[in-house]
Order: sequence, then structure tokens, then C-alpha cells
Amino acid sequence: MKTAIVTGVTGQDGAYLTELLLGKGYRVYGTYRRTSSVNFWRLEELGVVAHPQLQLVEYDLTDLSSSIRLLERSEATEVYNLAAQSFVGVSFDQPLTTGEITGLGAVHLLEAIRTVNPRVRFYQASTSEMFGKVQAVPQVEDTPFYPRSPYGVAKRYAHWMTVNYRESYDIFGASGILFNHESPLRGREFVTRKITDSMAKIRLGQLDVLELGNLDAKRDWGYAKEYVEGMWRMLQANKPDTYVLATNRTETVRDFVSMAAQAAGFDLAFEGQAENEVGIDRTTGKTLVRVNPKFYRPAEVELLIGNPAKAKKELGWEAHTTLEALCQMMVEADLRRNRDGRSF
Ligand code: NDP
Ligand code: GDR
Repeated sequence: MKTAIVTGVTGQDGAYLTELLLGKGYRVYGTYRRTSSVNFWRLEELGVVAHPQLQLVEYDLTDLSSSIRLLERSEATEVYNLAAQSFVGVSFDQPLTTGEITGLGAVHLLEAIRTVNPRVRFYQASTSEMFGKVQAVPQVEDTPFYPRSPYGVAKRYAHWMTVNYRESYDIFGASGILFNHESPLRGREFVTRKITDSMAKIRLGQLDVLELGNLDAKRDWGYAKEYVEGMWRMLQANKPDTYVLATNRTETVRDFVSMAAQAAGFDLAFEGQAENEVGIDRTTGKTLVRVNPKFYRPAEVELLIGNPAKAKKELGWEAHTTLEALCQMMVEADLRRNRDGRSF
């Protein structure tokens, strides 16, 4: 039986990856941070929280000795490093914490692997945020990086350390440059889930208006459940490498709002410019969406679109779920949860 460590098991990708690995017969050590209130709602929604092959272990990525003990105790042969301070907006307010967790944290695991068992295969959750102010369209594995946030800078460091350990110590360090991927399990602070949850609440009379920041930002949004399959494939490959996972389609935040509004049964029209832009329900004339500059970022990533051709060719991976289907799935889940009064 194979054993894997998944750091960040309480997050969106950690939950889906754990479900995938358990389905493949793995024993999984899923790591979570000690907090005053336990946060396993995603594992519960997927019905895997009490799975006999899942061991939930307290762990903090910023603690080197706990990384070493985790490697020793689990005897894992695959490590998926999904833990991070992953919210770009917060990284501007907490640049040092973000650097310690999102950047240096990965090196704690790489050092633990180098010390305990250099044959362990390591996956680093890298990101399209490393491209930042994009230098080419669409972005591919060797497009130059120009990160635009402390989060992007920290991820770029972790990415290059993974490549460095691959080249210096022959460690199987794979880096997945994943573009935005969403699902009903997405955290509510991220824009897609904020939109689908709010549209559901407005439909149910639990909220009046959705406030957003930059509506012009363009993202390449895919379905998280498909992306974790790509992570697994990277660690089954013959050699460690860097791969882009993306859909090769980009849409604005505004487009996603319209899609979600439609899925919730509204016919939305946008009017006005910049800070004065609003989204109005054509049927009732009510304002459902408004811009609030407090959600603007000090530096923005305006356009992301990835070409996943290498992953398709070498790993047989590609995205299948359309953005319309994904958005519909998220709105339906949020309508259900809010109706039941249990929205996370
Ligand atoms: P989430 O924010 O949902 O999950 C992040 C996880 O990291 C949570 O389980 C969190 O725990 C954990 N974590 C945070 N700090 C620490 C720490 N100090 N020690 C241990 N664990 C910690 O992220 P996603 O699931 O969306 O993303 C997974 C990874 O992929 C992240 O590294 C993210 O940066 C990266 N990524 C994500 C993309 C996306 O579109 N989703 C795209 C590209 C990369 P807690 O619940 O306690 O906060
Ligand atoms: P991102 O995702 O920064 O791409 O990082 P997020 O959903 O936070 O923002 C996407 C775009 O939407 C704009 N935006 C808003 N964003 C949020 N969160 N809230 C708002 O109200 C709002 N209004 C407009 C943002 O400015 C941005 O342009 C995500 C994270 O999962 C990272 O961890 C991951 O690495 C990248 O995706 C790929």
C-alpha cells in the first residue's frame, strides 16, 4: 500500500486530493493546524473524514522538526505540499507570515526529505500568480515570472527551491504551475465562491448587494477536482518536472458575476464605470452588485491564461469542465447550503 502526506488537508485541494488518493487505495497522512475550532467541513462534505486509511495529524509547515518527524513517522513515499497562506489579498497585509509559510515552508519539507529519505517524491503547489504582470500570452512553463504580490513572490521562491533540490540532490521534486481552480469547496474569501455564495444569498433574501473590487481582472478558471488528478499524475511520471495546468480560456470577474447571476435566476446588466459600476437586475431594477474600492489590491494581476499542452502530451491531463458548468455547480451548492443555514 502506498502512503502519501498531504499538507493543507483542510483546504479545497487537500480535501479533493485526499479523496482521490483514498480512492486509489493510498494511506494518507493529512496535516492540519491546531486551531481553537476544528475545520474539517470539506472532508465531511466529501464523506472521507472518518475513512480508516486517513490519519489526520497536527502539523505546522513553519516547524522544521515537525516536518522531519512527519516524514519519519509516516514512512510516506509521496508528499504533496498544498499548505500555504494562499490568499493574495491578505499577503499584502501579512508579507512576512506569507513568506514564512508559503515560501520557506516548502523548504522545511524539502530539507526533511533530504534528511530522512531522499527517494520521497515531492509535489510543490506552484501558481500562475508567479507570472503576475504577464510577459507572454498564453503562459507556459518557461514564460518569465513577474510576481505582483508577496504571495506570488513567496511561491516563486518555493518553486525555484523545488527545482534547485531536483538539480542539486536528485530529489524527485515536481512543481505544478496551476491556474485558478474552483469548486463548491472553495474558500468564501476567493472571488468565485464569494460571488456564487452571495448570488445564492440574494436569491434567498439573505443579502441585498454583493460588493466586489476589480471587475476587469481576467482569470483562467478550472475545476479543482480535475486539477488534483494532475498533481497525482506529476508524481507518477518517470522524471520530476514542471507543468502548467490550465483550461486555456480566460474570462473577466464581471463575466463570472453574470454567469452566477444567471444560474441563480437573475438577468443582470452592468452600468457605469470603474468605482461607479453597478450590476442591476433587469427584471426588478434593483442593484445587486456594486464596486467597493476596499477590495482593490495594491498591485493587480490583470490577465492570466495558461496553455496546458505539455501536461496533455506528457501526463495525458486536460481540463474538461466548462466554466458555465462549474459556476452552475457552485451556485446550486450554495443555494442548498444557505437554504439549510449551513454555509461555510
Ligand atoms: P486553501 O487556502 O483552501 O488551503 C490552504 C491550506 O493550507 C489549508 O489547509 C490551511 O490550513 C493550510 N495552512 C496554512 N498555513 C499553514 C501552516 N503554517 N502550516 C500548515 N498548514 C497551513 O488553498 P487551496 O486548497 O485552494 O490551494 C492549495 C495550494 O495550492 C495552496 O498552496 C495554494 O497556494 C496553491 N494554489 C492554489 C490555486 C487555486 O486556484 N486554488 C492555484 C495555484 C496554486 P487552515 O485550514 O488551518 O487555514
Ligand atoms: P487570485 O484569486 O488572487 O487569482 O488567487 P481571487 O479569487 O482572490 O481573485 C481573483 C481576481 O478577482 C479580483 N477580485 C476580487 N477578489 C476577491 N478575493 N474578492 C473580491 O471582492 C474581488 N473583487 C475582484 C481580484 O482582484 C483578482 O484579480 C487565487 C488563489 O487561490 C491563489 O492561492 C492561487 O495561487 C491563484 O488563485 C492562482
